[in-house]
Amino acid sequence: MPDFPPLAEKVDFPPGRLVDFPFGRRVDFPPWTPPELSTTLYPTADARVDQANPDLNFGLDEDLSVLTFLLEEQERNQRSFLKFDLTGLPSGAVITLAKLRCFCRAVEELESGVSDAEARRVTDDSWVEDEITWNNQPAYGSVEDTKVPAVGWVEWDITSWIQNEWAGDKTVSICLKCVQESYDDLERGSVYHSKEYDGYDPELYIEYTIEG
Ligand SMILES: [Ca+2]
Repeated sequence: MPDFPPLAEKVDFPPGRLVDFPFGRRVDFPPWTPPELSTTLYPTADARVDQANPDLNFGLDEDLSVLTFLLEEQERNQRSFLKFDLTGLPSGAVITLAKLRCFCRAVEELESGVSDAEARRVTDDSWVEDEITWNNQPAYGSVEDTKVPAVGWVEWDITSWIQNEWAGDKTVSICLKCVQESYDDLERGSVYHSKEYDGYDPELYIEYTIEG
């Protein structure tokens, strides 16, 4: 065994700097970037509300609906609410991307600018899956993203809302609704699988880094 010299003091490599090694080589270390991590969360609650049945709860139904409908001057719109719990994310997580993903199983009578599905912020998290109705639904806030629905996975970029709630109460509520409700006498919009359906659960996909 050769006789190694004792280890020098621990050296902290400054990012992006040239480092002089005692044995004469110079190595250019790239700036350190934290690894990108990701996780997928599933809703703790999801439910549609139906203006035609304003006191009925559909929280345990297999559909989430986003519909605009005005029949014989009766408003029959449908909206859907989802709730996610962020407390399982590691502390120090810095969220860089968040997408709500719902599997659309059907579309009907789509009309651009009307039946597009918008994801809106909901500040009030007190709604309960098997109690929420059209008449007791929480108020919705600003639009995060709007998508033209099509059968298959539909994704809404809700990064800023998730960052906001991660810094806040760590519970996220979202409302999906048509851009224009009570539009005309055709039922227009899109229908998604809820978490009660077997498979295709709604997802909240999050990418994050850990602050060093
Ligand atoms: Ca549900």
